[in-house]
Amino acid sequence: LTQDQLKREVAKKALEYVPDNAIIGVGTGSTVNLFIEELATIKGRVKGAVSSSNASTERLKAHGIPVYDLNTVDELPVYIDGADEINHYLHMLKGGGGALTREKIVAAAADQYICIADEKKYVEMLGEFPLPIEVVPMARSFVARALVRLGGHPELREGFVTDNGNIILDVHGLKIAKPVELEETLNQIAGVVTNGLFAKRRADVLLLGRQNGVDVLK
Ligand code: DER
Repeated sequence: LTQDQLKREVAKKALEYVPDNAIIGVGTGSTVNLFIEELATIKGRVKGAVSSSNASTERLKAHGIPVYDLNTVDELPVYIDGADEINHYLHMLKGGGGALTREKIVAAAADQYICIADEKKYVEMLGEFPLPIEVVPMARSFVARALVRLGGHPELREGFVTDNGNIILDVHGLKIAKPVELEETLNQIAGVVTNGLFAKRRADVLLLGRQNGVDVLK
């Protein structure tokens, strides 16, 4: 199976975690795009979605799925999203798509985070993929210096502005043996809006696309 076929398999499997007539949280990325397509096949029993990015909002609307403002919803039963990396404790490294701030907000508002990923994303240790960090533009250099002191090699994501008007630093060379600790450390740096470690609030279920089928890991 190609990587795309693996993504399609987990996108289909995720439908089993969509409660009837609920408003669900929806993430961002190519795997989620396939999930939105699959969701449209059961739109009759989906009340709507809270989106984590302008990109996903457009796709949801294009597939006839009502999009709700998070402020009008008190809680979400599930949040369906991908990850760039996920370890064996279900800690995730996210932000490859640049939507990490709203992803982290909607994930926090959901009871269950269902991660949909192909097997390439499943790693022993997070950090091979450069860690995205959303930063207020005027703090770029200050935050970059702090990241160098932590042993990282930050690179500006050229020409990219987030939905919130901020920039992203992609941090190479971090060996993330303690994701929760590093997430808390990064949260303390003034100017950091969101870092791509989803470890304090990790996935509750991982649907992992493998050649011999979808593994359900908790
Ligand atoms: O940006 C994100 O966090 C996305 O979830 C991303 O990590 C997954 O994108 P993909 O499904 O295109 O690999």
